[in-house]
Amino acid sequence: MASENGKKSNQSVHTEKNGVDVSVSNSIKALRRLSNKERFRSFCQLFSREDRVLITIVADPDSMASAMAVKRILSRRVQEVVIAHPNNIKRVNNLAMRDLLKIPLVRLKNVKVDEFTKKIVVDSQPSHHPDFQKIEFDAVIDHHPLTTGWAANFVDVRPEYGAVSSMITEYLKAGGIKLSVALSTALFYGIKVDTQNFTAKTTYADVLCFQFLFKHINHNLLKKIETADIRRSELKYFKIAFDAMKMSKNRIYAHLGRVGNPDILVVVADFLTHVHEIGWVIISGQYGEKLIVIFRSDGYKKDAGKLAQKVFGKVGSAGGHRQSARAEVPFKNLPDIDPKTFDTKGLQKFFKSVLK
Ligand SMILES: [Mn+2]
Repeated sequence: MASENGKKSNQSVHTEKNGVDVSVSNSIKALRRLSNKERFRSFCQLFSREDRVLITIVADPDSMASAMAVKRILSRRVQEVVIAHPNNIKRVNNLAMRDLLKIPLVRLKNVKVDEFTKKIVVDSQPSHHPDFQKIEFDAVIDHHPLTTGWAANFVDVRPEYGAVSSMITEYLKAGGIKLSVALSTALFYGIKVDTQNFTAKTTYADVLCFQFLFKHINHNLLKKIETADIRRSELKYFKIAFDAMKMSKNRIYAHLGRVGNPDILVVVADFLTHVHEIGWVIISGQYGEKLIVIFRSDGYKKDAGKLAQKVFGKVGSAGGHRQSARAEVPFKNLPDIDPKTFDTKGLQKFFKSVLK
């Protein structure tokens, strides 16, 4: 991904070999040459007092934190800043983050885009979401691989960064902007989530920002956001799991029936991995017209991803890593199974021939 950045552009045509708009490519290159302070200034120069600014995001921790920070940067420079997202926020941790850190979000369908004089997208590019494709953006700040088919005045795309939260932290530092506890905690969490606690793509800049933010965060708030992954209405699934659960050898199986959100299957599966002497946890549920199966293993001489593939690879999508995997199978691909009567015994049957 990062390799694109070093390429020389052919300025005689409007698009480069990789299809990237030359103006976008030049804009990125120009910004890369700037110091953090200069980049901050050039961003602020896009705006005037009368502006009403719309920040659009596909809401997740990194994008929410980044949008909150951009709002902070612009709050005293323009008339109004609104953060809007097209997606329904389903993850409970993300709802907890929004509520506990008081991030003011509105649904994109409820705003009149034309009433805004400037539009910004952070942690995404205009091509990433159908609702963004209709918007003409003034600024794009992102860390995903550069895509084509759009242009903007200000383009700061740095795919080597683990999180946009880090990029925006640099803006805040460069601008000498004081960070509130809520904003610091949001950015800190954004970096943590997007770098998967620094086990995924990370640069030294992410580490520096993380260290900088650490001094300003509220650890209790962070802990609550990280632990809050269950809705009150979902507690019933634990009772269902305990009632439905079957153990054989070092394995736990449970089919939870119909679930309102497949994330609860993950929460239940993760909880059961805490049981001593349990090497495999296999939890399933029905979501829509699909059977969802969550696999957890201790990874010792076991490979959850391979098992998921072996059992469900031919009838649905299945895969993952040694310790965690997931399968999604349309019930129509399982003609012998009636979703209404499917239970933990039925789930166990799938594994009979494979796990001995
Ligand atoms: Mn991100």
